Amino acid sequence: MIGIDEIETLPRTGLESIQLQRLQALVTRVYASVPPYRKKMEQAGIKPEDIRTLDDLQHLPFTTKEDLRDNYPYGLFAVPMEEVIRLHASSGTTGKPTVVGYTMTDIQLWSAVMARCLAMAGVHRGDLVHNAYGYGLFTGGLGAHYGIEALGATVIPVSGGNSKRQITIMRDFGSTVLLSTPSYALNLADAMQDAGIDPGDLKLRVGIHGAEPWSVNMREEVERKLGLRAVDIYGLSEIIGPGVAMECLHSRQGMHILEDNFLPEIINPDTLETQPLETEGELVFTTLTKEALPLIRYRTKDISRLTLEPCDCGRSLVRMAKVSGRSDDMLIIRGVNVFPSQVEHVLMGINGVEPHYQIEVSRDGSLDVMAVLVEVSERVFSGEIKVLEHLTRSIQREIKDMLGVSCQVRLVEPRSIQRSEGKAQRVIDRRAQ
Ligand code: DLL
Repeated sequence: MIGIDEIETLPRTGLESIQLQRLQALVTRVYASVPPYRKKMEQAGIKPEDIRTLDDLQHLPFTTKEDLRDNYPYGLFAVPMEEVIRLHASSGTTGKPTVVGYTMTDIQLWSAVMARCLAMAGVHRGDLVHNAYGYGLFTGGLGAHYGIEALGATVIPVSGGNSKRQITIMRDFGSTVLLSTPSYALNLADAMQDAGIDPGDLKLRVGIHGAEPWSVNMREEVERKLGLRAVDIYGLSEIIGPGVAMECLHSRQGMHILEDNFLPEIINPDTLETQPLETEGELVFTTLTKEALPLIRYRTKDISRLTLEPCDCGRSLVRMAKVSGRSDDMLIIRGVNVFPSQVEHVLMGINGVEPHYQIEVSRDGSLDVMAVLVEVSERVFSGEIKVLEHLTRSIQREIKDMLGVSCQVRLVEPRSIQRSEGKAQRVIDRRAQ
């Protein structure tokens, strides 16, 4: 059984010296073997030997999704293709997918970091882990799968979809741990209700949910409806997939970043300057140990904050706050910046509202119009019109107070907003159409 890995409790100086050695080796390797990186570094006037301290990281150029697109599909790979034993891809919303590759050592590393993440959530040998992340090009399914096996727990490779069957499997096989996106977890909760199954009929103990932003209130919903303790897991294909950072069961206040492999920074996305701890900004990662696709200062677009506040679990790893949104998710409505997570926060605080919503943005002449579609509970929906009208007005008012922008609110029937098997689509922006 994997407990706390020794490296996770090292004093900071010990960890930082490992990080520096790995960073120096990475920069040397990338400079020698990835022409686009060498070019970028030459343009920035920096050589591998200039990296003498961890602070020198700041002199290195950033990598963006556009760099991966410009070098599509394999241009940033640092090893010959014969050494690549697996490819995954993330689709993104526009253009070509981003292709990521792994050597055998990378797959072992990925399994090891994912196993460490599972251990943080108290998963152990003997657990039956129901893996409902999608298997395929998405990194969620297979990434988690190999980590579960490396930990020595039993993996049930269900993938996403067919919720009814998933519930039967959970009940009959005695699943103790559920892995899925938070929105799919809610979908499974609906299916359970339909099948007349109570959380008490299942053996679920822990839910490990990530791949999309979810609020603390949504966590409470998932826990209540599925009868488990839910923790957050973070990762992205470019950096490895799931397994970059994970909440432990102790504090559930932010996710421990596996910093011995993924070196984090927070930058101001406008000035690109590195920000001190506790400041919100864009998360940037450097992969310290990956072979096939090492990335230097990869801009994730995810908004978070880093802290070194001690955690009760004893890990000395830096923690990242729950992702509050992506900088490219931000909607600008009549000049006001709006993150879908802010809307979710308001909705989840209101009684009678279900955790299923969608934001539709359109244009009326030159004016942006934001409509929020909100599912209400069966009880509210079949109740009096007066109650529905009151609810509509209070949601409108709370959104206006919180975001400073007025919106239309449309209460919709229970189960009428399309459910996802993976990441939920929260925003439909029709302005460009
Ligand atoms: O979503 C990897 C993953 C799979 C993570 C399963 C966790 C569980 P991508 O498809 O490349 O990879 O999407 C990465 O998803 O940049 C974030 O915007 C978002 N994301 C991932 N985890 C979280 C999380 C996988 N815990 C993108 N909270 C990232 C909020 C998350 N957003």
